[in-house]
Amino acid sequence: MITRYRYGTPIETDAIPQKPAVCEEPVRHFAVHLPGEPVPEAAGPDRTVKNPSLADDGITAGKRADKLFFSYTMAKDDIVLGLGEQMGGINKRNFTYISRCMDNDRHTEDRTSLYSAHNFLIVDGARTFGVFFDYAGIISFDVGETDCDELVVTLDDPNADLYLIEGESPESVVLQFRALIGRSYIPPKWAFGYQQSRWGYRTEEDFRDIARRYRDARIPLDAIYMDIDYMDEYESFTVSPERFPHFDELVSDMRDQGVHLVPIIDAGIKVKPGYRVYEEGVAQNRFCKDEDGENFTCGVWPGHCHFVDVLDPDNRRWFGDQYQVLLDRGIDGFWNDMNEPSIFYTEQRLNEAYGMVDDLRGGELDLNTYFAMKDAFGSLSNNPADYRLFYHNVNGRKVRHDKVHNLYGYNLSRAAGEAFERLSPDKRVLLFSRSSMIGMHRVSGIWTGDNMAWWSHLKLSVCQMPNIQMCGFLYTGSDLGGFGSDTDEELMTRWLEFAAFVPLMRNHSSSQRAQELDCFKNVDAMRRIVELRYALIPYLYSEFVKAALAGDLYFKPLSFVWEDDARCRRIEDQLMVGESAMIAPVIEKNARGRYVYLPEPMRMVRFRGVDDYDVADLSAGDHWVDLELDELAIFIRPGHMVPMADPAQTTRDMDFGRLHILANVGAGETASYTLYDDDGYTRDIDEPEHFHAIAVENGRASCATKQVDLIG
Ligand code: MIG
Repeated sequence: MITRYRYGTPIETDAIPQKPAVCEEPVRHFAVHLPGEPVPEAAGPDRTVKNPSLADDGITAGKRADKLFFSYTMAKDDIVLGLGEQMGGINKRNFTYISRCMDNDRHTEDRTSLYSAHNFLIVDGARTFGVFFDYAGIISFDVGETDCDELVVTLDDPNADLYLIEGESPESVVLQFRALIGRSYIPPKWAFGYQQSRWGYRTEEDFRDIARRYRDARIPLDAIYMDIDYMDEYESFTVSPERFPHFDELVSDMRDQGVHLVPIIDAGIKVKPGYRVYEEGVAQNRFCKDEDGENFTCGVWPGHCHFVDVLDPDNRRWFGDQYQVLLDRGIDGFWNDMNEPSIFYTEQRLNEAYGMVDDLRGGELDLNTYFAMKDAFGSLSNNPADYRLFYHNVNGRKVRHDKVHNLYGYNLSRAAGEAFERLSPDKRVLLFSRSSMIGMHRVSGIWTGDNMAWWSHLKLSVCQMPNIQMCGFLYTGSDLGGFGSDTDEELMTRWLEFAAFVPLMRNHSSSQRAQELDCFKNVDAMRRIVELRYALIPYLYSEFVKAALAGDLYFKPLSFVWEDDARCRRIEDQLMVGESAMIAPVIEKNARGRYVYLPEPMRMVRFRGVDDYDVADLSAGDHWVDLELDELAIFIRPGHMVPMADPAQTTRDMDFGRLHILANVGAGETASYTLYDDDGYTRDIDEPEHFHAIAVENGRASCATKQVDLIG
C-alpha cells in the first residue's frame, strides 16, 4: 500500500509519472516536526560538531527552525536498506547520509554524499515499510548516528511529498516502489560486454591500439571509452580535428570489429565565441542566470563555462538535440560527467582567495593564517556558497539553484535519454551518468564515480549494487580495478571476478599504472574471467531485462529471498544475481578462499574458465570454499538453471541461439526457466517472441526456439 503525504508546496521533480492523491491524515510511523516547532531531540544540538561536513551541506545553514524533520524510533534489530549510491554497507544503520549531489573524488568512510540523490529507504524489522521523499533540495538521513535508535530525516527546505510504502517484506516494498517510479532503463545488449576505458587515450592511434591489443590478447571487448581528451578544447559535442583527423573512419573501423566508441559529455559549456553550442545557447537564452540576470559563469574543464538550464523542458530538448552530431557520426553510446554540476571555481571565490594571498604576502604565516590560506584554495571547488549564486527558470519562476540542486544531473541526462528516444527510435543507445536522482532511472544508468584501487572500494561496490538498484538504476557499475591510485594484479583479478556479474563491466582509471588487462602478467587468467562473463550473458541479460520489466532487482541482498533467515539480514558480501545464482566474491587481500553461507543446499560451480570447472553439491550452512586467485564460484539454487553461450571476441559475434544449461536439478526432477532474448537493440522489449521457455527433465534440457544442451 502506498500513501502520499504533502508538506508545503514542493517543486515538481517528475520522479513519479502517475501520482496517487494526497492523503490528508498525518503520516503513519513517523513523528513530524514542522518548521517553527521544536527540533527533535535526536537531531541533537551538537549535530554539527559530530559531523562537521554537515555545516557545508546547507542543512544547518539558515535557522534550524526552518527545516522539516521526520523521526522514527528503530527497533534494536531493524535494518535499513536503500539510499542508493552512498558509502557504507547494504544496511545503512549507524551513519548519516546526505543527498547532495557532489563531485567528491575521495570516497572515504566518512563521506556523507556522493554524486546522486536517491531519497528512498526501507526500514525492515519490527515494522517493515519504505519511504520516498520526492524532493528537489538537500536532505539528510541520520540513520542512528546521533542517537543509535533514531532515524531522523532533515529537509533543508520544508516542501516535499512523502510516499509511505507498506508491505510484508522489503521485496514487496521495492516492487511497489518500482511500479510507482516506472520502468528502468534498458541498455543495448552490447553494453553487457567488457568495456575498456582510461582517462588518457588521446589520439586515433590510441584507440586503434587498444582494440588491437585486446584482439591480439584474445580478450573479448565491446567498447572503448573516449574521455575528455577527444574533444576540441574540452568543448562538449566537438571532436578534436588535430587528434582525430579521420574520426568517421575510426568509428566505422571499430564498428567493423564490433567495438563501440563511447564518448564522454561534460556539463559545462565553454564560453567561447565561435563555439556553436555556446553561441546558440546564448542566442536562444538556454543558460542559468546569475543574480543580475547575466549568464552564470564558473570555471570547469575548459575554463569559463555556462550551465544549460535543463530544468526548463525546451532547454532540455535543445541540449538533447546536441547529441545528434555524434549520433550522425555512428556513435551509439555516451557517458555524462560533471553534471552535479561540478564547479572548479567561481571568480567570487577565487578573488577571495587571491585577496587573502595579497594580504598575507611577505608576512610570516602562523597557524591560523596558514590554514586559512590553504582552506581558501582548498574550498574553491564545489563550494556550497557557489550553488547559491545562480538561478533556474522553473515554470516561469526564478528558483535559486541550491533549492533544486539535486535535479540538475538528473535533468541533464534526462535531456540526453529523451533525445535518444526521439533521435534513435529504432535502436537503444547506451547512456549512463555520474549524477542522478530517482526519475532519471527511466532513461539512463549510472556509474559510481571516482573510486580508488582499494579493497574497501571493491567491498563498497558489492554493497552499493543492490541499494542502487532498489532506487531504480539497474544498469550500473563501478570503475573496475579502481579509478584512482594504482591497482595491482591481485586486486584487479578479484575485482574482475565480481564485475563479471555487474551490468556495467567497465575498466576505467586515471592511475599511473596502466590497467588494461593485457598489462598484467597473468593475462590468461583475466581472459578466462572475461570469457566467462561473455558465456554468462544469456543469463545476465535475461535476468536484467526481466528485472526491469517486473520492477524487481537483478542484484538482491540475501534477505530478499530468504526473508525468515535471520543470518541473511546481516550478510553484506554475498548477493543473489537474478533468480538462480548466488555469488560470494573474494574481496580480501591475500585471501585464497572464504566462508560462504548457504541458506539452502546449493550446487557450487567453481570456474577457472568457461570449460574448466568443478561442481559440488553443498548442504545448507557455512562452508569454507577454497578459491585460488583465478577461481570464481557461483552457487545455483535447487530447481534453477543458468543458461550460457560460447564466448566470442565481441557480443556481436556470439551465437545466442545455442545455449548450454548449467542446472541444479536432481535426477527425476524437472525445472523450467524463462529466458529473455532479443536482437540486442529493439525498443519493443515486451514482444512475446522475446521470451523462451527452457525445461530440464530426465537429465535433458529442451527449448522450442533455441538449441540447448545440459552441462555441469
Ligand atoms: O574531474 O573526464 O568521474 O571518470 O575520467 C575529473 C575525466 C573528470 C571525472 C570522472 C572520471 C573521468 C574524469 N572526470
